[in-house]
Parts: sequence; C-alpha cells; structure tokens
Amino acid sequence: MRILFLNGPNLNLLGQREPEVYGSTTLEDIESRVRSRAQAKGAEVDFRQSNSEAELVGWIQQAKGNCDVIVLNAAAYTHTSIALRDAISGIGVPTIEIHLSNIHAREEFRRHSMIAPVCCGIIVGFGADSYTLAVDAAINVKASISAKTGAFSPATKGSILK
Ligand code: DHK
Repeated sequence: MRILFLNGPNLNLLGQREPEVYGSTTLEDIESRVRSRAQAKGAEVDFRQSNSEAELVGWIQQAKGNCDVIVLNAAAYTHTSIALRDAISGIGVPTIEIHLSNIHAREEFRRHSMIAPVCCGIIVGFGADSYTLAVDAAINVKASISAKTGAFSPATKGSILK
C-alpha cells in the first residue's frame, strides 16, 4: 500500500506563514507525523511539495501504477486549477482532498474547490491532523476498492465507502 502526499504552493512556509490560520507545525513535522502513522499501519509514503502547478500535474500523472491513493493539499490551486482536476480524473487513482484550515469558514473564494468533484473524499479544518486522518482514510479507501471490483472509477459519485 503506497500513498502519495502532494502539497501545493506556499505549504513549504508552514510554521511561519499565518500561524493563526495554518498552525505552527512545519511541513517537515507534518511529514514526520504522516510517516509514523503510515508505518504503524504498514503503508509506504511518498511526500512532496511544489509551488508549480505544472510539477503537481506531472506528479499526479506519474502516480498511475505507482501508488494506490493520492492525498492532495492543492492549497491555492484548489480553487482555480482545471489542470489538476483533469489530471486527477484522467488517471483513475483515488484522490483525497485535504486542507489544514476549514476552507468553508473562510473567504468566499476559498469555499469552492475545482478538484472536490473528482475526489473520493475531503478532509478539512483539522490542522496538521488533517494529514494523519488522511493516512487512515487512504488505507480505508484502498481496502474498500480491493474488496469491491479492484478498480476505481473517477466518475464515482458520492462515497465509495458504502
Ligand atoms: C492552504 C492554502 O494555501 C490556501 O490557499 C487554501 C489550504 C487552504 C489549507 O487550509 O490547507 O485556501
């Protein structure tokens, strides 16, 4: 079981960036917590960050055949990127959208996600815990898919954990 964690723009600044919104934990600390949680559950983790939309699209495309689930904090690209959405729906690897902050309790422009409709689930508002919760969610998603058809359709509507 291999989980690919992708982090978008400005998440490299966690710890110093608006701590009242994003908390004081650095991305390195979050990665370390994710690795501990995944190791305890017998999962492997690939953890990356980029400020470039193109690089994130490339990593999503490469995920096909190389990982079981993607966990994506697309940061600001969440609200704008048709390219990320198309990459997710194009590869058929189940993807979980996550955010540190509760985007629905913030500015209006953050309340809309371009990528949510092609993700199998969303975890928002738990700070650094959103990431460790996503490890558990990813493992459950993989188990649920394996128990069913063995395949994931990006066109699946609603929950796949029925
Ligand atoms: C992180 C960002 O950088 C923002 O652009 C998003 C997200 C929210 C987060 O809460 O993790 O709007």
